[in-house]
Amino acid sequence: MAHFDVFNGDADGICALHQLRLADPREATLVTGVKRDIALLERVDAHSGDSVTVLDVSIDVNRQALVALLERGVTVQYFDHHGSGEVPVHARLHAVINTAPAICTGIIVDRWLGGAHRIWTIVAAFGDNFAQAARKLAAPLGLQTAQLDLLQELGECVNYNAYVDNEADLVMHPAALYSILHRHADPFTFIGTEPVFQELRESRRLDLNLARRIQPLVSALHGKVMLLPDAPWSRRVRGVYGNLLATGSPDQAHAILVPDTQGGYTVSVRAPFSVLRGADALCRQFAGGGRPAAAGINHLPQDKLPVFIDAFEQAFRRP
Ligand SMILES: [Mn+2]
Repeated sequence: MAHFDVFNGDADGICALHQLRLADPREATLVTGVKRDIALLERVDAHSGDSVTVLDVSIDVNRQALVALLERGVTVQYFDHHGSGEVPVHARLHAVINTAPAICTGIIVDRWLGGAHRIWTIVAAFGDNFAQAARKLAAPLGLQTAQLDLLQELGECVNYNAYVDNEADLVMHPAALYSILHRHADPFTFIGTEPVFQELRESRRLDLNLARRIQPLVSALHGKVMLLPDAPWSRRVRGVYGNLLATGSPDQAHAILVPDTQGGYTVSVRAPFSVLRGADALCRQFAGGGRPAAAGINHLPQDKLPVFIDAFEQAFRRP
């Protein structure tokens, strides 16, 4: 009987699976991709009697493939924090879905495992930019400040790796990164011994330096719209840069645009930290989606840019 581990390629997806497989080791075919590759279940070639674990990609996007797998006789275990719509009811589906605003998939799995690999939950939460939740989870572990800072950097670096549009811009494929990371129950041995961590850290540092030189396209009281140039570094850095801006100006919303291959833009939106809502509703107006705190648009046509800027202002203007 074959098993498939299907997970988002960002820090939350990778660390959620890592925790689960430390506690419950299994041979598995890995199915993952860049952060925006979320329609992952349709790639799973599972048959009756096989099993699938899915982490950190929404049921809504994968509904058809999920129902098809269940009907084919496949058993599915599902952990996620994205808006799911209705969760299918099926004897072979075990789903743990929690869409509360400061819950990531790593935290859902942590609760499932009774905190068995808490230190990786902290990395997952930092990766999803839930620094407060991460610090709270870390409190009982008695870590030094420098160690906590390293865990934050690890989460941010793993997350940074996944934000590209296509696999050609990746520092390392998330499946390969997971496989290296999974050799380490202790994140500090990963940090200290695996060259990929230094590579990610350095690449992220250089990309952030480039991003910081770009002036905002729109800068208003309620938020900023940034347009990054058409370059691999822009595509790699936009997610972590968005998180950084959101953390630095907690009362402002942020949108980061990067030109796409179709003459339009991909867009990442971060709601103000102080309200943590509105990002998904804004993005849905442009065929995008996500969570209330963080959402995105895969393709915003160029001529829709002024409409988007208006909608951004409407969405986040203070009464
Ligand atoms: Mn997540």
